[in-house]
Amino acid sequence: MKENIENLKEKINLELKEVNDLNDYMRLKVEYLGKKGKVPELADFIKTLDKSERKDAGMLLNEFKKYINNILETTRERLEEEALNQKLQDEWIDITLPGTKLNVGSTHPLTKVVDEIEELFLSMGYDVVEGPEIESDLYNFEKLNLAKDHPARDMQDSFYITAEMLLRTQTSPVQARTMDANLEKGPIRMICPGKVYRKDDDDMSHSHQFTQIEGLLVDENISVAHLKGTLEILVKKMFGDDREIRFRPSFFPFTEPSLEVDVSCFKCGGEGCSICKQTGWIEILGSGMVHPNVLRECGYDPEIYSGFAFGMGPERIAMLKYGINDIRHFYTNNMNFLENFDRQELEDTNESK
Ligand code: 2NM
Repeated sequence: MKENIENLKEKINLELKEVNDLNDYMRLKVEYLGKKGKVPELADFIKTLDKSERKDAGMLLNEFKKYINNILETTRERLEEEALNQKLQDEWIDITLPGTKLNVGSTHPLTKVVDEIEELFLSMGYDVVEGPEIESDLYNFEKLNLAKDHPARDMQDSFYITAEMLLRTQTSPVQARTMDANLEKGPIRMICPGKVYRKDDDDMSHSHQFTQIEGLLVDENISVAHLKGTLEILVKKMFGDDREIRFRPSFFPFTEPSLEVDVSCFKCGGEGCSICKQTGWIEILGSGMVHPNVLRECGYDPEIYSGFAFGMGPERIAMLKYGINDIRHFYTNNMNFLENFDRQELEDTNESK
């Protein structure tokens, strides 16, 4: 028995040296400790021995069982360590290598200006309304008091698609639609941002497609004072709390009176500089009291209701605010320009801290 066990020890030692994976390991474990393995076999054998021999043989077998458990455990640890080392070697990375630069997007300067204006008017209870870019003659011109013979309706200036349909030349048709669709004919506070189209040759300051934000407020007893107060809030938000506004008489078909709005120069404060062309003032907005014909065309009684409206070009505002000298920069998606712009704004923010 003793000799037998010593032989088995030697055998399993040799066999375990050859074990290289968990399968081999399990096979050996079963071969020795499994139900029909060598250890139960020996236990059966002990049962056939003389009573006097059984005790010693049992102790030997117990000791053998412990021995096997021990070396199996050692082998298991060796396998796990080998597997870990292999994994570490396979998945080795050089943490000293420089990282790959990720391209992080940034908000387009035009979007920033539009967002800022939307946020301001939303805070004053206005709705932001969008409408179709392909418009009918009726809403783009007729309802806005531009008669059939009005020079602005010239085929030369607009992108006509059919005799009746064109790419909108302004966002005010959205306001005409909103007034028209408001069946209660009650008060309205809205701004409409969006793309507009004019048959212009593109250059530094012209683009055949650009952005407009127009605003409209309709209610009873609305006067130029409301217009002035509202636009003052707007220019202070966009150009700084110290800004003043001034009105100059102007003409738009859809407003009467019509008023051009200047803001005191945010660069020189009114002294005169290159930005304000030595005048101290910068032209920034068109505005006026909604023409009675427009109100009437859109179903509002001009005897009861009055309103003010205004329009501005976010491109021009962004160009002034951020010193951009060519309107075409907004549309060419030149990453260099957009990234530089982002950096410039960061610097501006830091300066103002
Ligand atoms: C401007 C200037 C003045 C304007 C008028 C209207 C409407 F539809 F309510 F009559 N919307 N926008 C308006 C008035 C736009 O842009 C320079």
